[in-house]
Amino acid sequence: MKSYLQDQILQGLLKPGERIPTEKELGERFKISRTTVRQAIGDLINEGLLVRVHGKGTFVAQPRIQQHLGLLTSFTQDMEAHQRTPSSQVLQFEVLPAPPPVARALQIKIGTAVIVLKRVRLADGQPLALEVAYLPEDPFRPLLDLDMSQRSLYATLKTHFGVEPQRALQQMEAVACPAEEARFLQVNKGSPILHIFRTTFDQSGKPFEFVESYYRSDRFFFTIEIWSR
Ligand code: 16G
Repeated sequence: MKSYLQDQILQGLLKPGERIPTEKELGERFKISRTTVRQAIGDLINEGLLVRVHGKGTFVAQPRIQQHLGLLTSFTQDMEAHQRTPSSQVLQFEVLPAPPPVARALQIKIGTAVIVLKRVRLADGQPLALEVAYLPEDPFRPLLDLDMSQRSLYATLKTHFGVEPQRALQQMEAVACPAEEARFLQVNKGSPILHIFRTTFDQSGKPFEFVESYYRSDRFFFTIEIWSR
């Protein structure tokens, strides 16, 4: 039964968002116990092929976005590589004094003016990530006149300021999704989520952004190539 469902999903016969038969129906169809059915479904959930929605049933999962960690890309580039249409919901876009961790990352004094850009990042209208980017107000203040809901930050920095990401330092940890972030990302509070910090440096080696993000772990899959010493 497990390989039957796997094949149906991988061959596209069961489509993303489609509900699979109930445990009872599967048990009867394959003449196996409910325990065996439950175990198989649990395995497929862990493999990311199925998702369980409380009170509604078990559904075929949306295929995840593959992200290569060795490549410095923007959210827009990642979505376009997967033929998804990116957009953003701007939640906050203002100038504030830099708190200590932001100042440290951007190599500026605590309290220096920084632009705070908080966005829900969507693909085909579905929320995938929540990002809070901090950039020094000087020289990026003109950004505040732009509508950031339909444009790429990296593309804008390149066209308007000639600033291009050359290298980034990224840290990731798994956390239980806090309540506010869960609401924006439309996931259950406490569900597993990736908490990511990125400091990005330009062509001259200067840090131009510090970003704290929450990435939906049910929508992303990360790949990195590693080498022996
Ligand atoms: C990615 C970066 C983020 C950057 C954004 C720019 C991670 C964890 N973060 O989401 O640091 O600000 O891309 O995206 O990958 P944009 O150019 O589409 O606005």
